Amino acid sequence: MKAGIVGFRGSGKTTVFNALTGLHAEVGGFSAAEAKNLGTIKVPDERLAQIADKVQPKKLTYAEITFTDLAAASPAGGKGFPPAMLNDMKALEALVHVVRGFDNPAVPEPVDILRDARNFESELALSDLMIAENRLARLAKQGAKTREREHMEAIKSHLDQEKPLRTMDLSEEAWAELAGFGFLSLKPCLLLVNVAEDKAAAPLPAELGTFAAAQRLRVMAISGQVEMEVNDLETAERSEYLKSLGLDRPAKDRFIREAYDMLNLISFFTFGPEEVRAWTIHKGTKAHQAAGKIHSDIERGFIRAEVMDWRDVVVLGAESKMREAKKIRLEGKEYIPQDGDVIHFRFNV
Ligand SMILES: Nc1nc2c(ncn2[C@@H]2O[C@H](COP(=O)(O)OP(=O)(O)OP(=O)(O)O)[C@@H](O)[C@H]2O)c(=O)[nH]1
Ligand SMILES: [Mg+2]
Repeated sequence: MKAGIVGFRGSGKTTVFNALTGLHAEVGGFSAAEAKNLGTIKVPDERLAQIADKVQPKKLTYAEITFTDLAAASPAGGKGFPPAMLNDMKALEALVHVVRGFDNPAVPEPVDILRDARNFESELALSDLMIAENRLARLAKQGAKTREREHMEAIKSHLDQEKPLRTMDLSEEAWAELAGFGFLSLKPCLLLVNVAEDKAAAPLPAELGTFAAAQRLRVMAISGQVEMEVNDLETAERSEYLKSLGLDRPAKDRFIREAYDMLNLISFFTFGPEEVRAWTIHKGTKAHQAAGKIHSDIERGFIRAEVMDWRDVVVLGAESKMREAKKIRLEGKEYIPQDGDVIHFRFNV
């Protein structure tokens, strides 16, 4: 489960990466082509915090996501992305496109959020178009009359209309068959507009919203610089600083939740006196597979899932109290856990 921080040179990717991970990777001075930062971050979760408050476990474990800060793409209006960057992006499950919304003396072009967002989207689509065309040429040579060829034709004509594959209707099954091509404009993508400190609380331009909706992009504004600095402040100084910029809290937590959702991930919780913990699964995962996240033995010997509402756990605490109050529901292996379910797996090996 990897999300990548991508974007044009000097847009503040590494600054955003530092803000998210609390690491101190070097910023400024354009990154070398092979430079890559990798960091894991905890996914904040108010529900989990409340359960832990009630249960007072020895250990509290949050869900995590891994972010990669990729090397820079050529500046806005450049001539295609370097092949290494395209390859790196193919390996990602979701893209966070950092768009520059502040004046960077090292970048000659003036700030233009919509231009950069458009140019980046065009590059993704162009790379996909080349893949589709090459593949079609090969299939034509072989005289193939396959379903893959039909799909590729459809993909090509969609891209020819300058639309990203995100907006194309094809069955999930078909996309799964085509997964090996690593289409970039198909990946879920969040436009993260990196704004100047004094614009941190200002609304984004309306045209950007229209563009994002048409391209099926999520949008969010953040001031990478502010968020990075906030990390290094004492708690007491934090709110003062944020208030002086017109913000009530860091955008970081909201961003992480957004990214988690974009990766199509949900959490279920387990609890006890030893540990309160969040586990990450893809939406739609069945109960016995979810159990396998904890231990393969639990998946193998799965008997049933005892499912609880986290709000009840926050009130009642101990599992015995939950049982007394009849707040435990029994589910079988085909059950699809929902975000925020508290689960106790019964198993036998
Ligand atoms: N004023 C302001 N400056 C920022 C902000 N974010 C980043 N910068 C500055 O912009 C410059 C580039 O930031 P980086 O985070 O290195 O940008 P990058 O996208 O990783 O750069 P490359 O990897 O070289 O493409 C640095 O001098 C940062 O201090 C911001 O939100 N506000
Ligand atoms: Mg960088």
